[in-house]
Amino acid sequence: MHYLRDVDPEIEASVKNEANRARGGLELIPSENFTSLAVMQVMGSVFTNKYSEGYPGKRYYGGNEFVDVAETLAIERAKKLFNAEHVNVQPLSGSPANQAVFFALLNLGDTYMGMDLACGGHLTHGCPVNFSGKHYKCIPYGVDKETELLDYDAIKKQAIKSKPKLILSGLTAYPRELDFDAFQEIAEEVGAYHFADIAHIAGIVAAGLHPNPVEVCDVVSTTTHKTLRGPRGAMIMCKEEDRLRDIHHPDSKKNLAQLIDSAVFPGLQGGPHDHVNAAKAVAFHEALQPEYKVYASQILKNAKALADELMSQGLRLVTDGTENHLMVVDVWEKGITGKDAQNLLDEVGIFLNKNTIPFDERSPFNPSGVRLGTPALTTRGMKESEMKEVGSLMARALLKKDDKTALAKVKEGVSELCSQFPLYPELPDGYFKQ
Ligand code: DSN
Repeated sequence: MHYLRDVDPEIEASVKNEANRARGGLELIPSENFTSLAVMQVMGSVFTNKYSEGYPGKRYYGGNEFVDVAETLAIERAKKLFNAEHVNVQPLSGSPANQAVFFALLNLGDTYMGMDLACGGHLTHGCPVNFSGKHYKCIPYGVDKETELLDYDAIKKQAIKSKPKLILSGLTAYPRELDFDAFQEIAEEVGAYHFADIAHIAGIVAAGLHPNPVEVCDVVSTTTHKTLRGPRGAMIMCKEEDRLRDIHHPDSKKNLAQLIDSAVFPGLQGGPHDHVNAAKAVAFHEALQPEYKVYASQILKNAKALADELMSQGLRLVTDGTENHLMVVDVWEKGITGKDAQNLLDEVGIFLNKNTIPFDERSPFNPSGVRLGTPALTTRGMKESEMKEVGSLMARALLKKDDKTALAKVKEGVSELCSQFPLYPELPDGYFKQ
């Protein structure tokens, strides 16, 4: 069965090269992971051919009886995983999911609060170049300059002053647990919706290893492909009822779940990606198994071990450590820019991304830090002792960046470690080689 090779050898070669790149390096980008082959199989299935605008049981096209089965399973499994009242699995990815929440709850120009990008927020949390910063008025909150931690008293004072209609809690580069109860208390005090974006931490939330905002907040969005280890996509979870309808939507006949569903379709999206939604169902099934909890717990143990090793090698970590799956290293403190660090580490097979640090004086294109995390390497089976090795290899590369012999040795060490933990060992060698 060489369908791709026969039709398009150039693309086949690029797939093999990518598989080989991923197998041969240490993937530390904290938003990346390796799905199961079952998840990938469904993504390449006949579901990719179908149109099914609408929701299970209420579609605009015929022939959706099997799509309905898959989407309903995804919804029911997500509800169980997160103890959610209502779930919409159709958002195509994290950014469209967040756009749908804004579209459902806010009017253009409304004021809301989200975490500053440099302090660990996301583009869609109010960045001026994004729809969330251009079409709505974001009053960003940051972290304390000294501790680099969120200061909930300061956020509360800011909320009382700016009277936001929505408060967004969530992170892409904040290495600490979020206190969703504190955010909710503030939101309730100022009559704002509380919207949590758990794209990064969904897997550890699902495993019960991080407080679950779904039980607390009005709305929660998440991607499905990060710690959750599913296909590339997203979903929105929310309460059925709109607790602020009298204040913010007095003329609406819709409850919160209906506001969210109609914002996703027909508000913003057309046909859902049924092949991806079916793959989400598979990933949620996997995440409901006891082994997944072991995996999520190992992500956290690995992150702590890696952070400890990096600090013991003399590198400064933002907030001096981590409580979740990620960490941010201040490489500029050692005189290396984030971009140079990313490029240098790429060369030796250590993959991570440049990132701003709180109060960064450098530009986001070449910031002071790098961000890394452990979900992908944990999927490969690595544990604390390997994390110590990874931390030591990374620190050696950074601290001996001008020593070609040392860098060659690091590269050898990376290859050696990777060969002990082959990615997708079930796949034949031909999948990786031209
Ligand atoms: N690109 C994702 C991340 O790396 O955190 C967020 O969208």
